[in-house]
Amino acid sequence: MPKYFLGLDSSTQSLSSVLIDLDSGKIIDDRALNFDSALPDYKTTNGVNRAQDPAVVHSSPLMWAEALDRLFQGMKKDKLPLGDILAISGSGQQHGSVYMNGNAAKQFRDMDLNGTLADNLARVLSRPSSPVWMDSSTSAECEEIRAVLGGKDATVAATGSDAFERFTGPQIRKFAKREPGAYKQTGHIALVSSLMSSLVAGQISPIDVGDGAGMNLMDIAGFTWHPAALEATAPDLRQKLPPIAASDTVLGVVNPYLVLRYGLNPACKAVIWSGDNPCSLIGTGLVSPGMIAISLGTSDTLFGAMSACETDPRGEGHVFGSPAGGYMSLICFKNGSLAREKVKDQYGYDWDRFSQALRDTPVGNQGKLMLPWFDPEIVPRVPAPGVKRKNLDEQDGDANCRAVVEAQMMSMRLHSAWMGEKPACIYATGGASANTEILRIMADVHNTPVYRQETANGAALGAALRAAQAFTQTPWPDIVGPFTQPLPGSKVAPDPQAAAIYDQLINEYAAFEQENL
Ligand code: XUL
Repeated sequence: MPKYFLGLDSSTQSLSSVLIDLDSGKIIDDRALNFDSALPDYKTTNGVNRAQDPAVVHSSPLMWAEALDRLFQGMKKDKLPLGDILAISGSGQQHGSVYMNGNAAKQFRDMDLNGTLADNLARVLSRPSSPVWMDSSTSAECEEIRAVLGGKDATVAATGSDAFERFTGPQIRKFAKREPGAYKQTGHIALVSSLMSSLVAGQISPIDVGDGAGMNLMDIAGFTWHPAALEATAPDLRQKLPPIAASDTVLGVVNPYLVLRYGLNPACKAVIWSGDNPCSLIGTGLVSPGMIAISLGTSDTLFGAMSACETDPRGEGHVFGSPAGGYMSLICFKNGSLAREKVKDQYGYDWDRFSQALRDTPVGNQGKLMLPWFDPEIVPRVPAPGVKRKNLDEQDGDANCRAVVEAQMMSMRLHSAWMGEKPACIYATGGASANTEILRIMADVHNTPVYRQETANGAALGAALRAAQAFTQTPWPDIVGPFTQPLPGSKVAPDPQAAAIYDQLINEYAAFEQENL
């Protein structure tokens, strides 16, 4: 009997899936349905609909439901062994919210088998569209919630994050304020993850501790709804939210709808979904405290597993529940590849020439520093763009290349210190992780070995691994090990002399940053 597990990822731009075979440690199918091209009726651009106000960004929950039917149709057509799947779980873009009336529970349980998933969902929506994580229209609501909770520090301590525009609580508050009638009609509020989880399970799904932490509504220490945060957000909110549950909760067997239409095994288990960042943590193999990953993309993201519930006193980073137990951090630096590319282009370099500059310049750059705020920065909070240089001549292309990368790595070390874990190793992912010179600076600044990892669809893989773990109850390292090995020969070890130089320089960098905040 094969051990197949399916992971789905309802992300901003697509619904994708990864089917794994636990025995062979291999991915046997990997596919995606792009919303813009596969479901043009929803008129999305990159998966979202923008209002006239650029801060308002929504998507249709019906599109997500329809995508689920379409993805399963494709898998059935391609004759994947859907009847052999033992359990399914999923990952959802974080923070987005879906509003349904009081009939939702019944509708999920007794689906009209003649209609589609979208038809069934359409009957219970109390708000036609869902604000997603790109929506930044709730600054006033953030301020209001923060004030009631006793300020930024109290909000961070209570919920794991300061109030952020994209977080679900502020979004719910805005809806309750602007459309009180429709809010009153709302009997059930879901996250993207819990909506999809409900469709797969054929029942209202709880919200897991990973995604629940992205709402400014969950008590981060106790993994329960936070009464004061609910109170600060909107009236009668507790009654509209499902319970919170552990990330390895088996909800039951899958929706009979999926059995009938696509030939899933009636005994196939539905495992609760989680957020995409908690799922990526698992899909990258970060199941033990002290393991961190740095994803070098348009923005750079640092995330890692933590044993204790540490929160960021500056309120810039986030803490979520980790699906592997304990906690995870998520810190997003806006000026990632964006900044590296700006520097490269300013001197007319290509990437080879950029790497050459990193090789030709000394560790520590002789104290030449840059604050690479080409765009407004998230961590640390810098509202207006403005690149700053110290001892650094703007004409010196090579020194500027080193300065931008050293700045990024020192900033990551400084602004992740609150996690309280000295990383045992760092997994580097994302486009720029192919650049060994950048990884060398990463290893030296953090004084930690760096390994490169290729994670094409880390969130969906993480969801499949979560399904496998919940089903088999196998220890986490054994589940993730075969699927998340770093690329052979990719280890970059820190050089002790270089690490000592950065231990000094980081103080100067911190002071320079402080002067400019
Ligand atoms: C995390 C965040 C994004 C979304 C995108 O806080 O907003 O990473 O989860 O998928």
